Amino acid sequence: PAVSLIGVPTDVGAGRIGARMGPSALRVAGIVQAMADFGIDVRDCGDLHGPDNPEQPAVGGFRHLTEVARWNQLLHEATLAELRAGRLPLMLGGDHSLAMGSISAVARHCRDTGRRLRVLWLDAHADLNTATLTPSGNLHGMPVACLCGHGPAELTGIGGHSPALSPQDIRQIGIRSVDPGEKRFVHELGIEVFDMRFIDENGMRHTMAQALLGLDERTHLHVSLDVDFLDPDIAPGVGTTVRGGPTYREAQLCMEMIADTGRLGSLDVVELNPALDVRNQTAELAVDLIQSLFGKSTLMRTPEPPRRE
Ligand code: DIR
Ligand code: MN
Ligand code: MN
Ligand code: MN
Repeated sequence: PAVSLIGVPTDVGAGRIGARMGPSALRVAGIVQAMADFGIDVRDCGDLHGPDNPEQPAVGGFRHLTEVARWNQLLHEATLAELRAGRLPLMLGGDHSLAMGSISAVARHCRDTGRRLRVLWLDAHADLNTATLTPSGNLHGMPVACLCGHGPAELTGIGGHSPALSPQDIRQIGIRSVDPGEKRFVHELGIEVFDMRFIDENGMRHTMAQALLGLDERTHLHVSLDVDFLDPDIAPGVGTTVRGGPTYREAQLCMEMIADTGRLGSLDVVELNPALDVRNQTAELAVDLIQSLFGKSTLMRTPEPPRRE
């Protein structure tokens, strides 16, 4: 597919600043060339321009609600435009609150074109907080709740259809940090969660086979990759590391199994914080994994049958 990179240089939804530099770090790590190298038609649309981070405390349970809403309106329009042009939007984050804008656009496009949506949420966190459940007020901990219709109208109504998503459309993978109130809400909404305990007991192969069950040729697969999904030993450049995440091999297999479905339609790469990184290694790792997600493999996966002379 033709891929469009959309830079979303903001950290208004995060608890610490720095993710605004994520798009630059991914470009420095060579994301454009890495995709072009194996034949992908890739276009860098550049960065969106939204409000600065005012670094204010929470008001009514939310930090920077106005700014997060503005960034997401801009991203919703940008994502929708690429989808309507038949291109695959790849969001270079930026903090995870941007998934409200991207996924609401993907959901809208699926409704418009009669496709089914499946969202894979790769994250250490469930991102299902609300104004009353949140311990921080940071909106990057709330995109799943807002997309499911639980949140302020400025966020749940982006794209004019609330809820954008049904909990049944989502599979969460790699989860290992859920706040106390958020935990109850995960169960209440019935979201299918493959937490680290599940991955430990069943392996990444079985986990992904389960998470990808039921896809068909009408499915649009959206992957929302929070870089803190990865173990902090290999991915230190994020603001909210949680020990005990997927290893390099597990992460590669996860990406390769998604690629094998052939259904990838859009992607968020979020929460990369270059100020916390070590010589850009987390950005380079993200680029490496993105290559696998777009089908890079060691050998040809479907070799021609041997020919007789
Ligand atoms: C935490 C952190 N659950 C919060 N969330 C993060 O503030 O809501 N999500 N870091 O990626
Ligand atoms: Mn600019
Ligand atoms: Mn996270
Ligand atoms: Mn997240």
